[in-house]
Amino acid sequence: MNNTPALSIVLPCYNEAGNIPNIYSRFREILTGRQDVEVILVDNGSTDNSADFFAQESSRPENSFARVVIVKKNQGYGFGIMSGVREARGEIIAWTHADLQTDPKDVLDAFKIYTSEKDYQNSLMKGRRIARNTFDTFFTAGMGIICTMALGKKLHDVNAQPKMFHRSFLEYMQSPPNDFSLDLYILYLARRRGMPIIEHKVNFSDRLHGEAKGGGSLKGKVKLIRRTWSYIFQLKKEISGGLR
Ligand SMILES: Nc1nc2c(ncn2[C@@H]2O[C@H](COP(=O)(O)OP(=O)(O)O)[C@@H](O)[C@H]2O)c(=O)[nH]1
Ligand SMILES: [Mg+2]
Repeated sequence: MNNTPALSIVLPCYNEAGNIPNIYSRFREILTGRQDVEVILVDNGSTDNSADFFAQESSRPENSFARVVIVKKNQGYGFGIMSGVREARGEIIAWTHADLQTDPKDVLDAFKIYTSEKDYQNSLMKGRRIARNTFDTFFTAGMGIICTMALGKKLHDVNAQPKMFHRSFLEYMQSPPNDFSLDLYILYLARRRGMPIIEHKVNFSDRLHGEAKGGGSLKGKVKLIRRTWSYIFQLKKEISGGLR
């Protein structure tokens, strides 16, 4: 791709070897005939055999829509995403998860809706997971209420994918967290700036390969609550210290 792409999609991949062939094939399918999208796959310090899969897939000419950014040592989800974002050339930047629980097609659908908004440059787009089981729906609603009450800004389904914004938003992202709090951070920043947050409904299926390390398991949920809680306090401290 020689021209500036309209959209860059970043996928942080941490020990997702089993999903890598599916990531390429799904994107190949949905990007056929499109030249305006680049995909940036971040090998986020994986310790499984991801590197072999990336080498094999990226050598195929039909996979030229994607580039691989290598993070040698894992420093967290947010660090991985931002390593990919720094390499992105698109006018619009998006990220979504590598486990394909959210279909990459949803990123393209969200892009269409986002760019048809009148003032999309000053808006942020996010997924909103629908048709989930009662427990997960309840958990997500609870997390949304905690974040909203603690930060004083309306926040819901914080960890839904994809996330999408105009590259001018990067200027405001002065202190992105290295961990899973990155999603909360950008939503909070958008709210603080009074930017509209547009939601796109997405299905959320089970992982086909690999294990959930985020909020997908019960242990992960407990960790997510603790991490979010401590990050909220960190954010509050930064705000009183003059976060833009
Ligand atoms: N745990 C973890 N996940 C990461 C990291 N970097 C990227 N990821 C990706 O983050 C996504 C979400 O993780 P996952 O375990 O599926 O979370 P869950 O679906 O919320 O349980 C996956 O696509 C991971 O590959 C990292 O440093 N740690
Ligand atoms: Mg997942």
